[in-house]
Amino acid sequence: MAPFKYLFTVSILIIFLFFTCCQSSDETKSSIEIQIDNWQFRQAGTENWMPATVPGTVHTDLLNQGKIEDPFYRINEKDQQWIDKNDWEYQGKFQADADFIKNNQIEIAFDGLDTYADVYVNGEKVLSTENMFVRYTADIKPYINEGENIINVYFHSPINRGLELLDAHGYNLPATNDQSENGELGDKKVSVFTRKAGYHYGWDWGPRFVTSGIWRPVVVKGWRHAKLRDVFFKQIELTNSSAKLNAIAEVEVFEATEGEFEVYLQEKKLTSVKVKLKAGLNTINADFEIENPKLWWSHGLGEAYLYELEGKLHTSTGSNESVKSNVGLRTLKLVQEPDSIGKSFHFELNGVPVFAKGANYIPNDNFLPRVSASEYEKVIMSAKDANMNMLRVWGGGIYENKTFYDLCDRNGIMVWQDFMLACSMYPGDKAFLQNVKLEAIDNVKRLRQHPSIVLWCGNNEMDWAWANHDENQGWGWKQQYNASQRTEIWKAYEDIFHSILPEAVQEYDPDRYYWPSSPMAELTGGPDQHANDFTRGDIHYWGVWHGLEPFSNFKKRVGRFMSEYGFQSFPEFNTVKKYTVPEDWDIESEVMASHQRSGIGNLRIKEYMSWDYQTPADFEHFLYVGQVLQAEGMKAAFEAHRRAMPYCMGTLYWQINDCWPVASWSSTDYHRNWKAMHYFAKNAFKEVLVSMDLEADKVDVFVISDRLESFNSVLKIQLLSFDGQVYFEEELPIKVPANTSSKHFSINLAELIGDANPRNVVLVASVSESGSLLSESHWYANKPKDLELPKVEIKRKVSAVDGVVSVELSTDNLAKNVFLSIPDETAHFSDNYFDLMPGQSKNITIKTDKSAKEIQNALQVISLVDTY
Ligand code: BMA
Repeated sequence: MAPFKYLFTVSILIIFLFFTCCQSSDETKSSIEIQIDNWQFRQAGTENWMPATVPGTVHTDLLNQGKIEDPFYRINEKDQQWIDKNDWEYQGKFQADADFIKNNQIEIAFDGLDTYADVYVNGEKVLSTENMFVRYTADIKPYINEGENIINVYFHSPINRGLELLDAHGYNLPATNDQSENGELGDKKVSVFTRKAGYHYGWDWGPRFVTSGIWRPVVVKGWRHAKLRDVFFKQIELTNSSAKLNAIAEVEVFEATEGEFEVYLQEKKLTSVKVKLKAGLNTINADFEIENPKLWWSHGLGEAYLYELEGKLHTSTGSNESVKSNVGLRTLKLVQEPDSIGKSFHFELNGVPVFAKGANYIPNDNFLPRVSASEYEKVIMSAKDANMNMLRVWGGGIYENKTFYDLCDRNGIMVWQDFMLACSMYPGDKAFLQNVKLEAIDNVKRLRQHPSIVLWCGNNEMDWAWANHDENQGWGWKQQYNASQRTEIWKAYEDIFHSILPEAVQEYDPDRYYWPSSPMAELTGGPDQHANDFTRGDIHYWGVWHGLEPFSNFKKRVGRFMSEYGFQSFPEFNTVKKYTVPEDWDIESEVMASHQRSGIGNLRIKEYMSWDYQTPADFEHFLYVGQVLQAEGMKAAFEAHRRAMPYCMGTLYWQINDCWPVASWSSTDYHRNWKAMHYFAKNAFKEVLVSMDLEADKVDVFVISDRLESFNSVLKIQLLSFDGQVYFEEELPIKVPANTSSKHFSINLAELIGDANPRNVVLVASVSESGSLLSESHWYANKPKDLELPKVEIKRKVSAVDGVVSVELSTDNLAKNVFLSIPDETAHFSDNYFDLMPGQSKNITIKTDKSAKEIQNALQVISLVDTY
């Protein structure tokens, strides 16, 4: 090392030491945090400690130590069911210097413990936990020493605890997705007794890994006199000229003192209040105003503007504390007004009715702590890039990390937030209810500052499945119980969803709407409460898929807000190769079947495929056709829902992501690759969409616009043969009305097709504004399997400009669902699975680490005609 570099390093070190020593000295007396490190773990009852990662899980620590194989590879899941039936111990250490232990208050703060944990500090038990979703803090001042301190966390098996609780309860509760048999528990469904992510016990797209671990960060905190526990910047009133807010600060002080609380917008002080603080917990209120506020808008409607606000506290005892938050200013209503059809159900943001376009969201991994910030970013940016403005955080997963909501705040993605209860009925004993209450309060307080959250929803599908008020509705759950059990189960439901959760929202986040269950018609206490009526409330429509109804039923079964519907596909071949070996390449093989958790999954895919497509020649082509099938089916839904605007004001498909590599309803796979459906969603969710529909004997052409103003454009309609002959052409100047759907053209099908061969024509509709194309759509008069698709030669020219690789594709004849891929490589294409029109050329950019030359050699381009 050069001498001056050495000097520089030493001086940095001195400055650093000076800074840290001042931080903890008597002069500033603010709170400080110490990290716990040297984590190790072992199976309880064994001797040897092994290095551990915190935050982490037992499973991933075993994997890192080479004690188990990759849980997601082939059928390794089956051999790893012993892990959740054992207890595990973690141990970490931290150093406390003489100054630190002088703090009046020293505590250990866990952001998340999964789940039944006893925490010891230097051998003394300080905490026992039973809820993965709750933040826990314990006073450890009496037990810590100067020098080394040892933290032990003992995790009781969630399965053994679950079995004890089930025993005490006396009978099983409905828990449709709990894969107790895969967990070697027979029919014992223990998931509902533990406040832990439901999908850990298996789901119809997820494996069973019932994890344990310190799954979110943990720190040791010390403070002398005062601690700012929470600051909530609550919006009181919002007009064009002013935003009135109230900062609500929770301050804990060790001894009575005086102080000053201030609110800053970056460097600018907005308010300050003098406060007298008593020993213990205090609440401070400070009103302030932001003039000419910039509003927070959802993606597509405007900027998702955030104000960086800071609450600062100074006390006469010398404490300086501060909390920063990004605050979005917006008004939000869930409008449910009676109308001629039933009752509306839509979100109104800043006075504007917003059509919600998006998807349901599940956790990104079975092993949550390994989901990095960049993985979160990939998922949220995939939503934004597909023109979405809403995600539903579904109730069988987790209340997400701050990173998730920060990304949604910044990118204008509204969040429909479920409480974490799904597809089951839960116990109603006092301890359970109290636990749920703590969880609700903790999470509402943790998340309420995020402008992206637009709704708190009690649960997923429980009101619908139990259907208490109508004997003939529901999933047959209630009929499995005797009268007193039924009363007991429904009472637990009402306690949680009609009292505890709405009361928590009312108390801590009163401006946000609470909706008891998704789906639900209306809270009436009668048979019309449950979601079977498409004219009110939100709808989960599973007639397509579960009910084997054709895709064309998507347009017949449209509700006011479609919060779930979907269709499965397998992940792309590159992803499949990562969890299989060649002998597994058959969807019925043991390995592929274990990465397909829906009992009817393969049957449904094959059945629907046989209706519309020729049988693919091999496994690889089957995967591709399966993705096209899913994409085309879902396109029918996306467009039907948008065409039905403003009757229907939301479409959230099931589901945007996966938690492991699997066949599922997802539009992006575990490795965040876009499936065909995600590209189709991007097209269908454009701000302006042209959509064609055959009704009776007419083809109708609709234009749907989310713009808040009407605009002039040109609608062009062409009927082409697959080799590019033009049979029909019309160009119409149209005025597209604001924020609605409207029909602009209609033509009798027989008249349109005339003498042309209906198996050899495509109808192309496009909308352009001042010469630039806004949306284009293709419509065929026959199912893909009945089309006379020509064998095509797709020409390609790969080039790179300023490091951006792109390929130009062209063809003389129509190429249907052109699919670009690079075997064994991760690459993202700006478009894929599209129909390339005869004579058209299309430029696709490729996100890749490879050079243009390498791409030229490796790029694989096929279309539907190549699959049979
Ligand atoms: C809905 C969801 C999930 C499930 C999906 C597919 O009911 O709420 O529970 O994974 O359908 O069956």
